[in-house]
Amino acid sequence: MKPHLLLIEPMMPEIEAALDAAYTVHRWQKDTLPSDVQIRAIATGGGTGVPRAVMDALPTLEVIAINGIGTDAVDLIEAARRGIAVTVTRDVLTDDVADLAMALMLASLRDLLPGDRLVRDGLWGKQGLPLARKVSGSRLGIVGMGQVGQAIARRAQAFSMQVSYFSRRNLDLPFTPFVNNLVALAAQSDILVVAASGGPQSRNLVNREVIEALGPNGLLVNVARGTVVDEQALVTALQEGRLGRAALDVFVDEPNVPDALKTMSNVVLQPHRASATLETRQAMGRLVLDNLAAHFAGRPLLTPVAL
Ligand code: 8YV
Repeated sequence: MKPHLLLIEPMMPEIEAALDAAYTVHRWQKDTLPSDVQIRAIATGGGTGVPRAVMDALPTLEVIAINGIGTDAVDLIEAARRGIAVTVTRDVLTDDVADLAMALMLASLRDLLPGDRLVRDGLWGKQGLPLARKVSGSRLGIVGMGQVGQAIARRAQAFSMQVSYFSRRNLDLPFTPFVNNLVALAAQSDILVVAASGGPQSRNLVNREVIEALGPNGLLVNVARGTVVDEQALVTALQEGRLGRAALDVFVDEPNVPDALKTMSNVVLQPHRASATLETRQAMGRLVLDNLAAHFAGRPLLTPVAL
């Protein structure tokens, strides 16, 4: 008898095929849950997580395998209380998220999208573009210095950027000063990139004061979670010219993006796809499968969340 698994967020076809081979997979339809089956496992995405009502409705749940690194959309305290194991896809997506952070910095400051549009519209030679801004040598502030933050710092150093960071604690990193105050970090940065985990501890960490300290020439990049930034304060600061630019992969209420952001030419938008490369999604999917297999074979989990 194959264990019953609830798939909350779709995965790559080859990974879903492997899930189908090993489990009886129930694909989640919003507001409905399979009845009369004992769901023992959930596979879900980092941004989507597990709605609390879903967890509550599944008394036989044993394991939640997150196809991502973020745990903010899963109630870890309740999972621990019920002895439900939770796994993430640690390590394998770090490079991609850091790559997208660099891509967003470059796309925004070098005005890649307006340049592309001008060429496609047949306006090259007919219409000019304002000069872009220099990326190399700029001052980069990183908010959250976990694996992703550190991978961004390594890339930024190759761009001769002066990197500083704000984090829960000073990590004593070589050539990378820790700044104990986020407003001060923003004030001394040309670019502020958000790489901190989501959750109540970081909600609206990048608030109006931080955004204003970054200022009219500053760029805010977010590849972490929308909740880390006060989105309304961000929109208002951009509208009023108190912040120069924003490049965002994540939003508070995905997939809903504030309409105001869609009309601004100083904003670059992406649909939460920092880990969405073929190679990385294969590696993430494989880790989800391997964690689930380990659980059902009674072996140690590969990448458990410490509860
Ligand atoms: C994924 C993420 O897009 O790692 C995370 O927490 O949010 C992203 O890597 C997501 O997990 C897939 O839904």
